[in-house]
Amino acid sequence: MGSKSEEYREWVENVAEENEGFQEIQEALRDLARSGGRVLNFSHHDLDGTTSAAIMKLGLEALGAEVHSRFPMGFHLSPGELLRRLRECEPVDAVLITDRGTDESYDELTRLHERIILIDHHPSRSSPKRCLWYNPSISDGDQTAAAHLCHMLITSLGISSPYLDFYALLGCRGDFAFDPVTGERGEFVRPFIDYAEEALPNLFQVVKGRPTRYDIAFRDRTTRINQIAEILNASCYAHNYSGRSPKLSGIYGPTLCFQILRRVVEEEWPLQEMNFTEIEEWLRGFPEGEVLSEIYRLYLEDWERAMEEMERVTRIAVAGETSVYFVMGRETPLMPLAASVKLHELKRSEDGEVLLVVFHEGPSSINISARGTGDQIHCGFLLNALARRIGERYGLAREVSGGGHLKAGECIVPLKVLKMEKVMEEFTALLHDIGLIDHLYRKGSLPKSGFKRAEELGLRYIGR
Ligand SMILES: [Mn+2]
Repeated sequence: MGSKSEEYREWVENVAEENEGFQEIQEALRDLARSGGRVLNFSHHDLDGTTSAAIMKLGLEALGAEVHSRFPMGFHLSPGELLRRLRECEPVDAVLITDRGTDESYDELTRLHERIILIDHHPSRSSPKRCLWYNPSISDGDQTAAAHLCHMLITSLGISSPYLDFYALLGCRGDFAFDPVTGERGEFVRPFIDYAEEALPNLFQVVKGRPTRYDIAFRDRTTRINQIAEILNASCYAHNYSGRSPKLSGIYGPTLCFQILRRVVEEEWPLQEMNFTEIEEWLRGFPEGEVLSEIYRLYLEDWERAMEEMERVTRIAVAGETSVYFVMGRETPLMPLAASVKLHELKRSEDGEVLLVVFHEGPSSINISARGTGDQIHCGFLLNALARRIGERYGLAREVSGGGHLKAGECIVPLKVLKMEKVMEEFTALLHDIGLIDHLYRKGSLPKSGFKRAEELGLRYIGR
């Protein structure tokens, strides 16, 4: 391996030296490996989550530990879920939670197991006191993915493999930490991406073809890593398609995706030689190929519909230099993803930044997502404010959750607890608050309480 590999390893060492949480986890993982300990890993059910789990399993098992991977639905791991799975899996020496948040509510789980380890990259306003945790993005700094953090930890324990690199690349792609077509990569992921590009250049090669959901800047080209990430991410949601295709009945998406990730290593796929031109070619290499093709067909159908819905966006507010757009739909689950593409199209026609809010009514919940191009309004904080508002107003703090990153946030309201019109009412009230704060701020007469409220709403351009 070339110098990029050494540079990356040195960079990981430097990060480790400066971060206590990283060192503590490193030590804990080393002990587990040495004693052949059993690890129960709960990971998020998306591509970053499944690749994080694949990295931890491959890496820790190479070191001598035993890893059991689970992908329960939802974001936060609940005590009830943990208890149930602990009973299934006993004895468990450590519970590893990857890509599922880093807030103080996780301390609760230490009553069920003394060793809880969190590896995560979601911003959070509180941090656990009784868990071991590593999250360089907790106060919203760095663009990264949980799979990248897992890769760093495994690398720091002296294990390397092109499969680990492949997994981490997919996780980073899934969470928009880099763009192989434009060459853009976040500061924090750069040493890894530079190294991976040298190790697996075929995956970075720009090819003409159908743009994937990740190809936002250019709509006539893509790369193999984007193509693979798109189908594998779609496979994480395969269970949602089971009603539409008998071929997909009984499938749980994250488990399917994880199985495919594992197959690549078990069958020792020559990653450097993956030079397909159509993604279907790649799918055919798997025993699950037919299932994957079916998922891909349904996914593309949904994608086209979601893109059509995006034609109906409306501008509903301006806050600071950001234009806020809105669109609403039903039973079109890919709308938040299509919104990322639409967002950049809107941005090209606006002078300032753009934020796009999507209200989507699914079979069991209302999903409100926000995507932004700039750093003036924090999408995660905005939707956290909406969730808290609904929670306080209707006593639904446990049922309604919201949060996320600077440029992508989400709030989920189960339909059985609140109707669409009530959610809309609260959202409108929130918009009204934003309008008022913006107005007073422009006039220079925003009171102190207004600055505090602006912070809660994620209006970062105020009070800087
Ligand atoms: Mn993630």
